[in-house]
Amino acid sequence: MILDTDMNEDVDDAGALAVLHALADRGLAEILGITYCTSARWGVPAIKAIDRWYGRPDIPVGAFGRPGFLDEHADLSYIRFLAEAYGPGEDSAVPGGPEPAAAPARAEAAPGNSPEAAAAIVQAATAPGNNSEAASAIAQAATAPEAAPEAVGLLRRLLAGRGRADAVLVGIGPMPNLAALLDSGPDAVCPLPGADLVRRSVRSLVLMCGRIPEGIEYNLRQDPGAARLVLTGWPTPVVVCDGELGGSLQAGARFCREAPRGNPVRTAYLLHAVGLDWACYDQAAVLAAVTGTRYFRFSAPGRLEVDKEGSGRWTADPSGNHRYLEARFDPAELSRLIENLMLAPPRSGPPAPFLPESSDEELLERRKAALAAHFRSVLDEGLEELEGAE
Ligand SMILES: [Ca+2]
Repeated sequence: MILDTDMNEDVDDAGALAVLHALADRGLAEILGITYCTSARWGVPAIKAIDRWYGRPDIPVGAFGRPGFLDEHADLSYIRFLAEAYGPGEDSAVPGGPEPAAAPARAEAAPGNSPEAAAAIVQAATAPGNNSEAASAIAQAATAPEAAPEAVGLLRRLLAGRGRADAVLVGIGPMPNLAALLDSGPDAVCPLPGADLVRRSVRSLVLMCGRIPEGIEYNLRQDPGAARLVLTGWPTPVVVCDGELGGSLQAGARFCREAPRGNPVRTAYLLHAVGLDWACYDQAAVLAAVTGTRYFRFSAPGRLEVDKEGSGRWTADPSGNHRYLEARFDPAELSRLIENLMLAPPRSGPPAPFLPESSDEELLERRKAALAAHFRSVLDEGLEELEGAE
């Protein structure tokens, strides 16, 4: 399995990664690698925190290759607090080296914890060009210890190592990485162009996207060009897990009550969904990618077509290479299954020590303060504009 995720604006990506690890713990999947498909600097360290929790710190994680894609509000997202709370460095700690959590601790200690300080963090973190100590400490904490490989290069490397078409790709975000993979040319790693490499090494692509039979959906809308390229050009079977299906499944409340403190996925759900149930779009796609028809039915073949605005439309077509998923079970039962998988403790046992430096309450307060500072500044800007207009 290779997972391409946009973990940032919604929390189901964190839940989906938990489900993938739980299925791998049951011997049902091998996680070859993970690629990240937004420019948010906190995405890769947040993914790595979850991988470490599940005892798989060595899974390669590829970073998005260009700036400015869907990172506008990343400093307010749970991924930033996850990256900061769980630190980047436990696994790279060397005997006699610096304390693993030193960098994030410094980043937080400097600005403190008041709303003004939270605003300073946001300001520092949103101005990558500025040289303030806080900004560089935050950036360092989030990107250390070593720079992540670039996503498309990592995808090519992972696929080039396959002897046959047995890899399953799961896309649970917008599709710029998958489009770039298809579009990629021969390189030092593999003489095949992207589409041929995919045909040779990939069994199927499972995508969380679209609405059946038609409609606008987030992952299509954020990069319609990439989605069109992938949906028209992907040379293997494509399975579509649409927004209606994922939206009918809910998990998170019981998970937050029963998962242990220190589980970064629980921290993610607390911060993003404040302990409430949340839609399981991405978990559904991962579950289907690993278990096939056990919990889902595949539709007759057809094609999901995407227009320039990111609206999709399903057309039945016996020669199409797309199928969409339908649940074989009651949504409440599938939701329970997904939440049970999210709750399954790591087979390796939780790594110790793994508790975040801050309590749940402190993390929640810090995120609330950052959100409040953001909305205050939006409001102030609006007021200034109004005054200027008078
Ligand atoms: Ca997603």
